[in-house]
Amino acid sequence: MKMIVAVVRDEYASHLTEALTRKGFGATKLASTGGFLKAGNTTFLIGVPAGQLDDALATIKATCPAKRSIKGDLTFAEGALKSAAANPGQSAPGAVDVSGATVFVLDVERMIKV
Ligand code: 2BA
Repeated sequence: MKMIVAVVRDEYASHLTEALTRKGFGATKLASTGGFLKAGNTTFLIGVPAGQLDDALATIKATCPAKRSIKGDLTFAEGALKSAAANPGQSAPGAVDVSGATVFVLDVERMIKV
């Protein structure tokens, strides 16, 4: 069994919930906040049989496309953004590329329901 921990942009959370439910996956949603942008996101805990991991990951990929995020007040992250601006090909100041989902996959020793 595997545990998927997926930090998802808030705007995709309900679509992902629907897609997972349609496919019979169980999920728990937690309200979370990104450490850098300090904006709300949603963290999904999805326990899946190992054989269904790829299907669950494909579902996340299909429903959570990456996007550029423009944020007015990035002064708290000024240093990091200046360094990005100094490197061609990276984001301009005031904008960062935010993944649709940041996904971690963990091994689960046991799942028990009582
Ligand atoms: P945030 O921490 O708010 O980060 C939003 C976006 O800001 C990141 O997008 C990245 O493009 C940029 N960013 C983050 N830290 C940065 C830094 N120190 N310098 C320059 N730019 C930085 P993503 O990487 O797609 O991350 C989206 C969200 O996923 C994050 O929101 C955070 O909530 C979560 N996340 C990302 N990496 C993580 C990790 N290693 N562990 C736990 N959560 C993570």
